[in-house]
Parts: sequence; C-alpha cells; structure tokens
Amino acid sequence: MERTLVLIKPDGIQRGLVGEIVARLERKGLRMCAARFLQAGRALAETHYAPHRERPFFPGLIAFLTSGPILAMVWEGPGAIAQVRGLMGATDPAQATPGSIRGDLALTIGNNLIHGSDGPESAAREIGLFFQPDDLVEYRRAADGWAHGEG
Ligand code: 3AN
Repeated sequence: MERTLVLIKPDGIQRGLVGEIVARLERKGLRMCAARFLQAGRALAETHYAPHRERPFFPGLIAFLTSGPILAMVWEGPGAIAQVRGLMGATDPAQATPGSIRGDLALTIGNNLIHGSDGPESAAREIGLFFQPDDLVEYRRAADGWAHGEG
C-alpha cells in the first residue's frame, strides 16, 4: 500500500472541478485517507515546491499556488504514486493524453489543475507538509463497515 499527496490547485477549485477530479481517483479504486481545504501561504508553497526553487517559472508557480484555496488530499492504494501520475497526465496539458485529467480538462502548463507526488520520498515529504500523522485515516482500523477489505 502506497500513499501520495494530491493537490487540486486554485484553477481546479475556481472552475468547480473538485468533484470531477475526486471522482476519477475514486473510480480508479484509490482511497482518500485525508483531505484539507486551505489557502496556502507563501512559506508553505515555497517549501512544497522547493525542488523547483531555481527554475525560472518558480515565482509564477508560487503566485499561482497561493492565488486561491486548494484542496490537499492523501490518497492510497497499490502503486498510488504512479497511478495518480497516470491519471493526471503529462505536466504540460498540451502533451497530456486524452483521458487524463490534464488531457481532458486543462490547456496550459501554468494552469494544470492538479499536483501529485513524483516518488516515495517526495510523497513522504509533501504529506508531512500538509498533514499530521493523526490526520490520516487507517482503513484497516475503521470499525463502521466502510473500510475496504484488504487494507
Ligand atoms: P508535475 O506537476 O507534473 O509533477 P513538475 O513537478 O515538473 O510537474 O512541475 C511542478 C509544477 O511546476 C507543474 N505542475 C507546473 O505547474 C509548473 N511547471 C513545470 N514546468 C513548467 C514550465 N516549463 N513553465 C511553467 N510552469 C511549469
């Protein structure tokens, strides 16, 4: 079982695409284990995107991520990191295949709707930026019947 951080970026919130994006992850069979609707401040955005700090697009990326509320979530499942990346499609929506979130719903790289961790180390780091360990639902321990079987 693997976990990944997913952000629905400000363009996704503003365009009313939360339900559409969450539905795609759910239909794939991934499970949401935490969610938080927030307005990210500059410090959080810069820490999250620290690996891109030297890139020319960094200032615009920070301005974009802090321009409105975002939905931060943790999703889990077998191979969740790669599965979410596949559902997202290529970073540049112009290259993203039809059927992917960016391929179907986004046009430009500056407004590409969704973030998903790109590897196990970034997933652990990014989840820790947005959530406390207690925020994450442990499905196997859920007692009310909506937990999925294999855990
Ligand atoms: P992904 O979101 O697919 O993991 P990354 O991690 O390479 O892509 O880039 C992080 C974010 O930086 C992208 N989601 C995109 O918003 C932005 N970005 C990446 N490359 C560019 C670029 N060439 N011009 C503008 N923004 C970019």
